[in-house]
Order: sequence, then structure tokens, then C-alpha cells
Amino acid sequence: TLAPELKDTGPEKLLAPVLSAFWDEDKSWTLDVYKRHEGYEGLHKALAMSPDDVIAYVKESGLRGRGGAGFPTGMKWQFIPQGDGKPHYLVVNADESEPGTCKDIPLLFANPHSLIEGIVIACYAIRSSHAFIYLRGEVVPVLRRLHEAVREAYAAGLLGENVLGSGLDLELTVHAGAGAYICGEETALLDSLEGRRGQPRLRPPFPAVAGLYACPTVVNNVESIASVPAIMNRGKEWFRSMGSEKSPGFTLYSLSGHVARPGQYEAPMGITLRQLLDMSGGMRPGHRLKFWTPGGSSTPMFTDEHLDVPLDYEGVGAAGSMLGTKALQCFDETTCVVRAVTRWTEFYAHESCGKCTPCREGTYWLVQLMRDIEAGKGRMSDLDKLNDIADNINGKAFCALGDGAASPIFSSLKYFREEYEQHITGRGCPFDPARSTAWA
Ligand code: L3W
Repeated sequence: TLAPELKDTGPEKLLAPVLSAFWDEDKSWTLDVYKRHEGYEGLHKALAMSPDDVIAYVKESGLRGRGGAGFPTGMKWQFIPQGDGKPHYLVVNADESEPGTCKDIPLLFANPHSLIEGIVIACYAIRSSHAFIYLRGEVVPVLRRLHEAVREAYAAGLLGENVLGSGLDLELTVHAGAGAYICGEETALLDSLEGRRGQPRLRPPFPAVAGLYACPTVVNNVESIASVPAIMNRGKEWFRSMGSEKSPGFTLYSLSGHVARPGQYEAPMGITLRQLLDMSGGMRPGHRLKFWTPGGSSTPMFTDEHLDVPLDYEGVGAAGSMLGTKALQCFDETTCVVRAVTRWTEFYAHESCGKCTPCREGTYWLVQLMRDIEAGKGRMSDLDKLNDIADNINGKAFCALGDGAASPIFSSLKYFREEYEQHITGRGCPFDPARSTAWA
């Protein structure tokens, strides 16, 4: 699915800085700097169109949700019933916390106006007069910067009553969460925003039908909404000229772990980890790739055999993983897989909201088994038990958190069963903990 013209392209030509184009500039987060870089031009173009035409335009651009699931953004907007007499809401999911996922927070820190402009366009399209940004509460510097950007936008008439004389009245509320991974699940986020304990709701009804305060609500990821202004300004054909047929456009890839130059790399959808490693100087000197995740720890891990899998929803999907959040955590040969999976499993057990039994109980038992194996106290029968417990969580939990917890168990057993067995037969970890940084 990789676009033919990308196949033999050199690494430098693959970079497509749009959202990250001026992150290094002095005061990049201010309205002045944003305006110098096409800021709010997409909004002017959107306001000259009818709301329905804006929805159709975003749909035709092919933009897919950047929060993990890849659901078509325009289609989600189209689900909002019109003429129903109810308030409509836009809620931006900025509760980034998937292990390895680190794109929305830097984007908000360096370029908050791209999100605000995208919010105004989206609210005009779905006919909403109140939007919310649900931000991970721990990132106080980002919260401050976001508040300041919102204040600037109000002062410039880009938010508030009669935005730029268009007749659109729009309030934007920034809400800081209290640090629970589950609140990144869209319905738990809505419960939390309403003032309740964040726990997932049964779907359907989807938020598009009954979301915030039981009213039609679009819940979109930060990067999805922030990508809209450039699409409106530069055109859907420009957007479609990048990426693959079913996963077009540019996106932020977050490279972390044992790579020479970790960071955010903005490039077309459908490129490969090999190409990304070329751009980022490869693995740290003297080391080789052992395993990696395409999109945070919830996506099944890959190995060095998968370096040429296109990073789009079709390529990664066909190879047996999910693209997820495009958080590429790369681990070299010094990393103990069992230890890395134990840490992730502890995270899921800690963050399980406790609402459903498969996730609450299953993640607890996974942690017990993983810790035993890691400490050299495991038995061979534990490996089938691990698979069995993960199998009883996967697809049977109330929300995607359960599937996410099962996924590193399945994939590590699939690719690295021998390493588990070494821990059991050797009665301990074959790696020298002092040399491995996976759990530092
Ligand atoms: C109306 C229908 N709306 C689906 C909407 C739905 C949602 C979106 C995607 O999980 C994944 C998960 C994590 N009518 C609809 C409809 N929708 N059918 O479309 O829905 P879904 O169920 O495919 O996914 P999800 O529950 O939103 C998201 C994975 O992302 N993930 C986690 C990432 C974590 C972060 C973070 O920390 N920021 O993003 C990583 O891979 O496992 O599979 O809006 O309402 N018929």
C-alpha cells in the first residue's frame, strides 16, 4: 500500500513538516507566529463554505483519526444529527497516556493554535457552540500555554460571539483530567468531564448519538483536529498526494527507545520503520533492533522482520498489528522482552478501572505470572496460562484497554517464546540488568 513514489525516496525527502514546521521558532505557540505560517487561513476558507460542504470536504480528504483507531474523521462529523434541536458538542481527547505515545503533548506545547483553529472549523461544520479540550492533568506547562492560546483567540475574535462575523458563537473550555489512563477512552472521558468517576459506557449508543450530557458529541484526537486547517487551506488533493489510497496525508511519528535521535518525525502515512530509522540516524551505535511497537504498547509488537511494513492502517493491519498512535518504541538486543512486557502489564493492571471482571481480574493475574517468570520462579505451564488469561480478556473486556493489555502478551509469546523459556529453565533473567535500559 506504500505509494509508488515513496518506495525509493531518500530519507530527507520524506519529511513533511506541517504541524511541526515551526516548532523551533521563537515563541512558536503565539498567535502572531502561527499567523505568519498560514495560521487561520484554513478557517477563512471553511467559513466561506456551508457547514455540510466542510464535512464533505474533510470526508473527501480521507483524513483518519490519529488517536489510535483510524476512524474516518469526516464520517464521524457526518454522524451528528442536524435539526434535532439539541446542543452539539466537540470534545478533543488530549488525555495522551498510552505507553510510548508522545505526540499530542509536544504538538499542544509548540503549536496550540493549530488545534484551536481546527476546533473552530469542526464546530462550524457540526454546528456546535461549545467545545472542550480534555487535557492530561499532569502536563501543567501545556495547560498554561493552552489557556494562554485560548485567551489570545478570544481576544482576536476567533472564539466567542460571532466568530469573524460568521454568525458562529463558540465557547472553548480547557479541562484538566486527574491522571487516569482510562479517561482517554472516549466514553470514560465524557463521564469524567461530566464530573463522574471515569469509567467506560456501553456503546452503542456512540457519542455521536448520545455523548456529553446525552447530546450528540464528536470526540476527536488532538492531531486529527489540528490536521484540519492545513487540509482546508492547502486542499484535499494536496493531502491525498501523500500517503496511501486508504490512509492519505501526513502524520506525526514518535520515535523513542534505543534510537540514535528519538523525537517527532512528521512524514507521509505509509512509510516504513526502515525509512524512519534512516531519518533518525538508526539504532544507537553498535546495536541492532530487536522488537518494536507500531503504536504504543497496546499494539502487538513487531520484530526486525517487519522493518518494511508500511505504517498505515492496511499495511500494519495485514501484518498482524494495529497502527495505533504511531508511537514507535524501538528496543535493541540488550532488552529483555519478559521484563518490558512485565512493565507494560503492570501499567494496564494499575490503570484498569475495575468496571469489568476480565480486565480487572485478568490483568492482576497476568502481572503475578509475568513477575514470577521474570524472577526465575515460573513454570513451563505458565506460558499456556498466560495465553489463556490474555485470551479471556481479549474481546471480552468492556473497552479497548483489555485488548491492549492482552496484546503484548500474545505477540511476545509468538515471537520470543524461547526467551520466556530461558527465564524458566535458567531460573532467572538471562540479561544483565545493569546493561539493559528497558526498565530504567
Ligand atoms: C458512530 C458507529 N461512531 C465507531 C467511533 C467511536 C470512536 C471511533 C473509533 O479505541 C483504539 C483502541 C486502542 N457510529 C461507530 C462510531 N465509531 N463506530 O469511531 O472507535 P473504535 O471502537 O474503533 O476505537 P476506540 O474505542 O476509540 C481506540 C488504540 O486506539 N490505542 C490507544 C491509544 C491511546 C491513546 C492515547 O493515550 N492518547 O490514543 C492504541 O493503539 O487500543 O483500539 O470515536 O465512537 N457505528
